[in-house]
Amino acid sequence: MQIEAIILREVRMELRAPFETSFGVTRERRVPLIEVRADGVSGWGEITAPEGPFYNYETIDTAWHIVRDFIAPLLLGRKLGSACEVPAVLAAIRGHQMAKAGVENALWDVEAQQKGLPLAKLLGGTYEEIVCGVSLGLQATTEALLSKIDTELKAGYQRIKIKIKPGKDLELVRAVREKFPQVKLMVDANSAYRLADVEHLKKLDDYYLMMIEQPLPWDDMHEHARLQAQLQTPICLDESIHHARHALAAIESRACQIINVKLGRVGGHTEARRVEEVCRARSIPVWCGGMLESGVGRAHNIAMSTLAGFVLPGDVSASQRYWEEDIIEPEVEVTPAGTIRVPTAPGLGYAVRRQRVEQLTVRQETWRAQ
Ligand code: OSB
Ligand code: MG
Repeated sequence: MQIEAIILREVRMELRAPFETSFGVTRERRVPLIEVRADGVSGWGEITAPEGPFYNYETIDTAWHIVRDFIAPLLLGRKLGSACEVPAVLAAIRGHQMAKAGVENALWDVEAQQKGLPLAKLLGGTYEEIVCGVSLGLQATTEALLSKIDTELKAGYQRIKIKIKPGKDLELVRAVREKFPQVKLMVDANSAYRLADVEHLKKLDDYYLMMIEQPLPWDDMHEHARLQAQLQTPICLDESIHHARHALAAIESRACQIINVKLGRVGGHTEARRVEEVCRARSIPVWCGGMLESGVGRAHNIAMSTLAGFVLPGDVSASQRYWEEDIIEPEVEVTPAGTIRVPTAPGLGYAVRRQRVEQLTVRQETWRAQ
């Protein structure tokens, strides 16, 4: 494939409900969408960098800068045999995985369309349906949280993840367990605790949680290993894992027992497959995390979740949980059994609604091969 043009758009999409984590509240998403044209085919990717540098260091604007000044010049006009060659081309750029992932994933969409294959198949995925859970933000009251959980379970979702932070943890978990003793339940702290909180965190062991996600600092694996040695509840790493070597280090140092894979955080499908491979070879379960994606990012998440190592329900759920109207057709829907049927059409398997994208676009830049 010869890369002819890269188009970067920022679309604004209002969430149906604010999403609160230990690092802040998101009401509206500014979504950077990548369209790559190669051999006359358009492929789509989403840059999952958030509005501010609070989840990782990337933001929408750092990603814009990295795509414009470094990624586009390296890729434009270049001929690639496959999208899996992109990481090698971009290797000189340190970090900025989310910016790289948006562009690389768009090329995977191009390649899948050219080969007439659904993206999931091109990636080597095998599942025809993926299992889904939901991630619930911090709520104003415990009653509000319990009622949301009730709604999601009635919709079929197979596991519930709740956000916690100091002062909003044990009572929440206790209340959820009391009302829903059987539900597959996990908590995500988004790095809100310190190793000194170990005695407090040990109390979570009474509630048979599936896992606690990223309790300690985003860049500290050693302390997670120290914590895991004292906790019965499995630790799952999210923020700390940026590539397959991190996954290996985390497993070998026993910093976690489960890994959350996010395409943006690890730099795209090629590296996500490596993470999955490292984990599967060592019997470490993985699941697909979410970054409040639009339909484009969601479609990529669905394709990735079909790899064999994705054995736990992911944070990939229906478009309607996030948006009044998504930018893809059909929207992502979840079956009453809490699964998503993997599309079988070539490429992403969902069509990007260009008109809708245009209506929502607030800025756009195009770079062309000379
Ligand atoms: O830690 O998994 C996280 C959203 C934004 C940033 C970080 C996280 C999340 C979520 C939401 O948990 C997952 C989703 O529903 O997309
Ligand atoms: Mg997380």
